[in-house]
Amino acid sequence: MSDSNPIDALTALEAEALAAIEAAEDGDTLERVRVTYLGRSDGRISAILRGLGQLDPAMRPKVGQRANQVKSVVSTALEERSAALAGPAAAGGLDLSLPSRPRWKGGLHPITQAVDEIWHIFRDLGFSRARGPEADTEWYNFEALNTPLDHPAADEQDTLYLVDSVLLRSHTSPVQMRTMEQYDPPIRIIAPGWVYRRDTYDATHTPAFMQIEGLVVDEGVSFVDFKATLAEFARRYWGPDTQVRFRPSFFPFTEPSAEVDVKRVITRPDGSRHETDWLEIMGAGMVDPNVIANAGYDPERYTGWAFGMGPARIAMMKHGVDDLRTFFENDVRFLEQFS
Ligand code: 2NL
Repeated sequence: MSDSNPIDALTALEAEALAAIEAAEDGDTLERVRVTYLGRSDGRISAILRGLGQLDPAMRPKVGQRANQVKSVVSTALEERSAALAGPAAAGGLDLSLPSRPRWKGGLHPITQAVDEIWHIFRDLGFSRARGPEADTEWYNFEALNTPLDHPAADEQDTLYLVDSVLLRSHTSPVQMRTMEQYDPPIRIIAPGWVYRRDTYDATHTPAFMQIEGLVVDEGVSFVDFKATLAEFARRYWGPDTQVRFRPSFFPFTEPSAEVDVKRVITRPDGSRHETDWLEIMGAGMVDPNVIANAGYDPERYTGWAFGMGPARIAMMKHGVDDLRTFFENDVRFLEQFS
């Protein structure tokens, strides 16, 4: 400090400290600047405050006041520079303290979710999962299933043929036929998989779609087992208040045949409840004795029941989707709603 004018000396010290603070580019340099000026033992501003006692008593209050002011200005500048070095400027304009945008990690497709839920319910009821080829013969896809080749379903208008008598399966029933050939009863299987039909792509059809079929064959299997098991499935899937209805129908491979409808009870967010209309969920029936015989089983000894359903349709019902195509266009904004 200049002996002649300690006030001027403080002002010079203040300017010097502020310049050093501004020039500091990192925390370590800034800390050295702090120690140089404000360090407790030999900081240059601290030294002036400590040396006030040696001054002419007339000057002490003014110099003391100015020294405290410089200390405070320098402290504030140090804090501000420290915050600036830790903040956005330090990361090249990026604020690393901002939380990141949530990232979608992906999820199971809504149709896959429906297949899994449906199959898991049947698994809990004692069924196994069966698989088979997607390309199969006319025998396994049609004839073994009591469907003559002159039936409209076997027509080239409806079925995708690969080569003579080899086609893309139009339902998963060939999987059940092959399983029956390989195993003796009791049979309790679920066969989910892709199936192919010559359909035009629209709001309710795609030429490739998922199907889930189920098959039970054993001694003494009755229409009561059929109705009770499918009603139990419907209540596990849609809730215990679900009503189930069996409507007479026709399939070449079952006799009698039925379409199964459910009437669901929906609880709205406000707690109020309302019933839906009857909605068809599957086709089903008692396995035709001809099919039992084609599997190599004795139709006098064994009876069975079977069903087929479309998980995409079930997923549309469940989520209120009105156009099947949205499931296949893979728009992430649509798909991410299901995970
Ligand atoms: C429907 C109808 C159905 C079957 C599939 C079946 C399989 C064997 C024997 C007898 Cl191995 N039946 N499957 C039975 C009735 C209906 O599907 O509307 N599917 C979407």
